[in-house]
Amino acid sequence: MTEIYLLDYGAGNVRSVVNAVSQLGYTLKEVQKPEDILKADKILFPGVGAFGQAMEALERKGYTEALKAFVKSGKPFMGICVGMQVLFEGSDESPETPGLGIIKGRVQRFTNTDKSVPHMGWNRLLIAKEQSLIQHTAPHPKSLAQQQGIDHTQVYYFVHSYAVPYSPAQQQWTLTVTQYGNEQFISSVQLGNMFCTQFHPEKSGPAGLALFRAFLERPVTTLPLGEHPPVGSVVYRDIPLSPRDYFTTRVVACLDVRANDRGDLVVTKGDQYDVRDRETADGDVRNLGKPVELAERYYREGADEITFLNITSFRNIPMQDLPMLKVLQEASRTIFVPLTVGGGIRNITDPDGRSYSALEVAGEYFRSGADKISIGSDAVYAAEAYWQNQGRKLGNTAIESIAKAYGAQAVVISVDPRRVYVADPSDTLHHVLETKFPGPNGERYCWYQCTVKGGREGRDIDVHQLVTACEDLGAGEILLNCMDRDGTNSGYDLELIADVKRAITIPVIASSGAGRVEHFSEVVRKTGVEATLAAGIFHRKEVPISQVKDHLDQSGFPIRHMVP
Ligand code: 1PR
Repeated sequence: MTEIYLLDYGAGNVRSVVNAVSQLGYTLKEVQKPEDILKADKILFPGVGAFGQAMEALERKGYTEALKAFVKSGKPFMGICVGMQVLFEGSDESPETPGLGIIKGRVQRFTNTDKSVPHMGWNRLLIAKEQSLIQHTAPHPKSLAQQQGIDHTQVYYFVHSYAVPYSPAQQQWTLTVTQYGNEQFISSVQLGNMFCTQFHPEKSGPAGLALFRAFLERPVTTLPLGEHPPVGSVVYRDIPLSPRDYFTTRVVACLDVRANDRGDLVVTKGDQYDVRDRETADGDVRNLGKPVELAERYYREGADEITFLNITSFRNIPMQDLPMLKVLQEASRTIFVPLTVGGGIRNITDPDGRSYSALEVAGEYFRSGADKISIGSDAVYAAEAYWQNQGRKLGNTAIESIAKAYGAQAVVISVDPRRVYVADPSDTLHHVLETKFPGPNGERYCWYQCTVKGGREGRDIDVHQLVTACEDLGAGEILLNCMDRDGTNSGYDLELIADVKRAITIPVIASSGAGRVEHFSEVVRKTGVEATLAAGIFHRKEVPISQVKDHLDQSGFPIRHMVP
């Protein structure tokens, strides 16, 4: 019986990896002590979080030497993300901490002058090495990449700010290269039985599951790393920098979740945040389906990401009863694209007086299967405190603590702004835009006021202040709603979105107002957002996700096609 071990140092969501493997009919044992590493037949190492924390955790648990020995022994090893980065000599993310040093080279930060950082989304793999023809014995041998389950016509999910730049010095190790903006980096390494990916197969849908299948089904053989392939057995390809990358526009399905008056947890949808059905006598919360069922449907239909928002999170619920924990646990069993959860990510106190920090609440969600958490109200309070502190970091906000522990890419800020018209920019101290859509009294200017508690309370802070503060505090992405457009089907608020996009360099998800496929291409073309989100049109089956993607494709924007 092959013993396949999972190496987890407790830094984030490894549940998806475990779920992916169990969907394929395999079980993983967990490494508990260094000896487990040495006796394993295969090791799966899904690194999460920051480079330094990963290395420190390996050191603390006494795993470093055993891990090096295992990889060098040439038994099947699969590392993911930071699980690949630690094989290199070091990382600019944690300059003081050396890596395992098995592969020469250093992990470096992407530049954000031509693109958003983190690199968050789906991208292609360009094959950098092949078996040479002289080594082929079978009539149709699989390429090296195919042996690992890679399909170069597919795209895979990446989420990282640091990567190893591709250079011929690492040619021997580099299986695939990926281009993001004008940078090329190593997206997978392979030598003998060692195979690691910078992307996340467990979040790459059916295409990603194929990589696990290849790893799990591989016979247990040893191919020590020192024994290089014979000269001429491998050919290396030149990968010229292309004028454009194949980074796709993400299409995100959003599920607003709450209990209806009977206490059932339902997916609901508001009109400008009002989720009660005014046309029925009881005026109950609109019920558009069950959270996990609907999310599964969107996964099958090709959603690149799924976001769950607990929209009544301001109520006091005991930590262990948080309704979204169970939703995440179930959804992550069958859905293999990134899952975000929002609503109630803040310090909470249980009715019995026990307190949990926002970091602990987030940790509970990550362990339940979330890849990212989204912070709404608490981000507004943090930004207010940041500006009161003269635009300096505070060190104690939820954004900072969660980004430090789980990485910036795990922290999304959900913004709920509404338009406030002014006749003249001097009427307010806030960041003002000139608008093409004048206000009720002909006002030609407006600013966007941030709200908390699901739009119930307006605050004296504008969106510009909010997003710049949150970016500095360490957030990795902005989910930009708009209360005026929510549920209207009238298209995204392009003025708001373009203004936010110009202000920051982290990715932006455009949200609120999508009604037709043209709205999606319009917002990408006119604002350059990395992702588009919709809720109502998907829930009501007015526009299928596949139609949105076909339209984006025809409009010249790369998208992820579903594996047939
Ligand atoms: O403040 O950190 O507890 O988070 C609460 C979260 O719940 C926030 O992300 C907030 O946006 C969300 N929320 C609270 N109340 C509502 C509501 O609708 N009454 N939903 C709400 C926000 C907006 C989007 C929606 C898009 C697209 N819903 O999530 O999905 O507008 O809709 P459309 O395509 O149908 O136009 P915290």
